[in-house]
This record gives sequence, C-alpha cells and structure tokens, in this order.
Amino acid sequence: MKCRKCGGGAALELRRHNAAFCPPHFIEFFKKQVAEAIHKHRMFTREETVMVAVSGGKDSLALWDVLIEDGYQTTGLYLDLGIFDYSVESKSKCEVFAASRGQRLHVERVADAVGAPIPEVQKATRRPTCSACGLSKRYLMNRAALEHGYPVVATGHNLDDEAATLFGSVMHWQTDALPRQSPALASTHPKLVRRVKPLYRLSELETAAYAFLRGIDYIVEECPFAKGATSLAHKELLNRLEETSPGAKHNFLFGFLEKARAAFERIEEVTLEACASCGQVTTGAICAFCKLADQVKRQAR
Ligand code: Q46
Ligand code: ZN
Ligand code: ZN
Repeated sequence: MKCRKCGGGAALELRRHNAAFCPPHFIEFFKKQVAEAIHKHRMFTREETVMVAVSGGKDSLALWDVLIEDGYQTTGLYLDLGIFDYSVESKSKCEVFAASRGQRLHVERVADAVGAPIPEVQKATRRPTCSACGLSKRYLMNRAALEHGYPVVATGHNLDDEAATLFGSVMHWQTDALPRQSPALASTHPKLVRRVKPLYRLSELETAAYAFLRGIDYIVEECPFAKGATSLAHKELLNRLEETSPGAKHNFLFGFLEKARAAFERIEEVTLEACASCGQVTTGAICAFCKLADQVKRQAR
C-alpha cells in the first residue's frame, strides 16, 4: 500500500475514497475535509469564536485540535453530566487538552441546571436516560453560547454518527427529525445559536486515526449508558454494509443531504416563542427542558 500523494508507505487505507495515505498526508486529507465542510455550509468565519462542545472523546477533541491548527478562534464547552467515573475522567481529558493548547474551557454541571445528575434523572422522570441527556445537552449548549456571546456551537459528530441517526429516523419515518438532520443548522431565532458539525465528512475510523497521529489523549471508554443503545445497533449494521460495499455510509448520508432532505422541509415554519419560565425558544408555552427540570425538582421534594 502506497500513499496516494507521495508514494511512501501508507499507514491508512480509505476504501471509500479508493486511496491510501502516509501519516502526514492523511492529516492533510483530514484537514481538507474539515475545511471543505466549513466552507460548503458556511459554518463560521475566522472573525467568529466557535464554541466547541467537547466530551473528552476522540471526535470532539480531534475537532477542537483541527480548528485550533487551522487558526480558528475557539473556546471549549464541557458539560458535566455527573455520570460516575466516566464524567470525572472525561472532564480531566478536556481540561488537560485545553491547558496544553492554551484554550479556554467553560464547564457546566448538568446537575445544577436540571436538579440532579443524569443517572438520577431517569428515576425521577421515567424518561429514557439518553433522551433526557440529549435534551439537556442541546439546551445547555445553546444557553452557554448565548450567555457568553458565541454565535455558533460545533459538535464532533462524524459520518458514522450522522448516517446512524439518519438510519434511525428513516426506520421510523420521523419526518419532523429529517429536515433537522444537517451538517449546519442556521439560527432561526435571536435566542438560538447556529449548530454545526464540521466532521460530518469523516468516518469514526478516520477521526480515531487523526487523534492517534496527533497524540491526543482522549477517553476510550464509552458512556456506560451507550451500551445497548439502538444507535449502536444501527452503526453495526451500517458497518457490515460498508464492509461489503465501501462508500455505502457516505452515499446514504450524502445522497439524503443532496437529494432528499429538502423534500422534508416543512412549508409552514413552526413559530418559536420564548419559554415563559427560562426565556429560551420553544414551540409551546414552557420549553421541554424546563418541564424536565421541574419534574426532577418535584420528585426531589
Ligand atoms: S452521554 Fe448521554 Fe450519550 Fe451517555 S447518557 Fe446517553 S446521550 S450515551 S452520547
Ligand atoms: Zn504521503
Ligand atoms: Zn424553558
């Protein structure tokens, strides 16, 4: 196997691109894919400061690293979910990374906002852990960016994540989720910041290779609640498909984005109101996050 660029020994074969790269040229390829994502979807400019949501895992830290390397202005956001040792260790990985790059890291404790750490939220609300966690993360990311005046939040979702989410939405024909599946969600309200996913063109294997080659120290263990999640089953299924036909994941996701997504956009835009309790956007009177936090607090009384 030879590097497509220099003919030297290749370290990584990318079957869906029918190419192989040596370490320096793989890093170059990786950076180009990120640059293309940012450019194509006008994710942010060099004048803006990007708030990078980091979990301590390979994807979000690789994303932060590549943005710093490319000269973007960034700041980190770590949401402490209060998930036992997993949260303790992942927070420390983020702090060490931020300090080594001279970057600012904002830390927010989910328990302070919701009233209990994530493992206890399920008991108080009987809502599946990951659903309460996902809702809280989206809400707190937006709130933190607004509070500190950052116009955009970037997350480390990669091609595998995006293809698996799309697969899940299609399996259940969640037609309201489909138009929201995008590498870049614009701000449609003054209280809503832009949300972008600059790694959507790169596979999980590629972000792992980048993190390894760049010497990033990340948390290898998954969140204990990830086990048995349907999204993991969908990922496995897509991986099996990818093995027999390289490029399957890419075609599935990119085909949707290019040819099908627009068909699901609702003609009638929903009207966003300010939540009567917290002032953030909602389609009802009280936002889903405030309802969740209220349930947790009532249970604790
Ligand atoms: S952190 Fe939260 Fe994930 Fe853990 S509880 Fe589920 S959603 S699995 S990305
Ligand atoms: Zn090379
Ligand atoms: Zn609210």
